[in-house]
Amino acid sequence: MRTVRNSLAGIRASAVAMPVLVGLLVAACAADSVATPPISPGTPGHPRDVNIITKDYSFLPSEVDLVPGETVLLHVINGGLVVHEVVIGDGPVQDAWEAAEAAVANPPPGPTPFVSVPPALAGLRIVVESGQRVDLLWTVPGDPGPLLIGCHIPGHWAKGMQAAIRFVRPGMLP
Ligand SMILES: [Cu+2]
Repeated sequence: MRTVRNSLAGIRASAVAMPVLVGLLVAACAADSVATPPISPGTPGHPRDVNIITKDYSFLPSEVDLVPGETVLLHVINGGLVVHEVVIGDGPVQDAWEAAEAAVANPPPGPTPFVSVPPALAGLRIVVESGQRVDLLWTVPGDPGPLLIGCHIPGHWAKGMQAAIRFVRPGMLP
């Protein structure tokens, strides 16, 4: 920052330099608006905090950056008014949970039906009540295929409760 300011002071008097000045100001503002530092991959001893907020009916952020093989401490926060979940997995995992939860939609009065899918299709699932937060330590696969985030509380996936996972290199800006 100091370098930019000093160079601005030096060229302020020159009208020709105005486009440069504006460009530098825009660049400086853009740099200031980055809220988080470049991604430094989490380790089992120092997991990286990753927040996922569920709303009615979307995820924030809509794209989650992860480094393959890193360990993250997921903080899933339900800021919505109804129960939501975070299912992390590929397409078949999302399909399996969608089918399993649809099968027990609108159950008769009584205990909440237990929902499950075959272990190979389970992925990672975190269910969070309205206003609650659930933390989970998770090691991202080292050689992952495409992964999605979805909520399969009946009707939510169809309402657009889906988010993408973007795999990034260490040091990349989130
Ligand atoms: Cu949901």
